[in-house]
Amino acid sequence: MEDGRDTECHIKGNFRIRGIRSTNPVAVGDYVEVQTLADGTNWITEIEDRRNYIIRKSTNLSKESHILAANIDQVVLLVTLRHPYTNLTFIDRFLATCEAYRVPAILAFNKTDLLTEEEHMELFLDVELYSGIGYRTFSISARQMAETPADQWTHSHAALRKLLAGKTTLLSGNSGVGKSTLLNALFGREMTRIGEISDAHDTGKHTTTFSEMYFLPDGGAVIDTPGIKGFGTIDFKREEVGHYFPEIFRASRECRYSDCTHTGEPGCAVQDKIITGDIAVSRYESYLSLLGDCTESKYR
Ligand SMILES: Nc1nc2c(ncn2[C@@H]2O[C@H](COP(=O)(O)OP(=O)(O)OP(=O)(O)O)[C@@H](O)[C@H]2O)c(=O)[nH]1
Ligand SMILES: [Mg+2]
Ligand SMILES: [Zn+2]
Repeated sequence: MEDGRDTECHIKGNFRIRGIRSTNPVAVGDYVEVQTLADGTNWITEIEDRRNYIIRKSTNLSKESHILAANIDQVVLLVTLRHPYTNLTFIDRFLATCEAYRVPAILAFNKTDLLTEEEHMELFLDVELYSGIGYRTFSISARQMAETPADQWTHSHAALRKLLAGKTTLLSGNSGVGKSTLLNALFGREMTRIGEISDAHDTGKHTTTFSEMYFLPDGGAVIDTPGIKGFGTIDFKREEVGHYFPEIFRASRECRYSDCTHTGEPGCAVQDKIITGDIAVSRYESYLSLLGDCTESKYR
């Protein structure tokens, strides 16, 4: 509520928003108008226009989409090289989706305390790769953060906390990468709604089962989302996929054909840059995987 109170609201079953077929008409971060009836129940009567939103397409055939969050300033994608391993294609598809929604994305590699020397090298290369493209990246350990007083935090830990202040951030990433742990380590009891995490499967693990917004001590909020497995992307247009890979987009200006898809056309600057190592093969493969989705949907 405007006065900062929490309130339980109902929504009519047939509530639909123009043009979006989603399983959740109201998403975390939405501004809504609420009417209180004589019996004291609250009903959502209006959802204000969203500044932006991020959609996840469900992986089943219903093709329904789920709005992860609305009205956000930035997304922090939390990933891990170990326990669990986040694959690069997942990262790239996620980043491309953020590009499509024009929401700045930040990458944070968590659980660095678990990494072997070899894995530290891999981390170094990944950080080089993504910061080279232009993404802000952080190497962190939520565990170390929790075990150290804030004034002794590493530069990365302090910088991440600073980055979140005053903004609305969507925190996303595979299940188990440490999103909830990180939020606790960063803000602990200073957050206003910590701890409302339901335990769906009763496995003793505190897995987040629904998105929830936490208000930060110095302004701003972080939306903790349930871990996502696959990341069904929005329906990209084939010719637009390249726009959402910043380094591919930059290179494509030098391609001979303006409608080059970088899949074997002559005079393709993207393919040249793959050969010289200026564009990573992993990124190109992710690009192809998104392009493949487009071709597929045409024949479905
Ligand atoms: N070693 C180590 N373990 C961590 C770190 N961060 C989180 N963990 C552990 O990883 C496990 C999963 O952490 P959660 O915070 O529940 O992960 P989550 O991303 O919120 O998971 P979901 O809610 O299922 O999406 C817990 O056992 C944490 O203690 C870290 O930096 N280092
Ligand atoms: Mg969680
Ligand atoms: Zn090309």
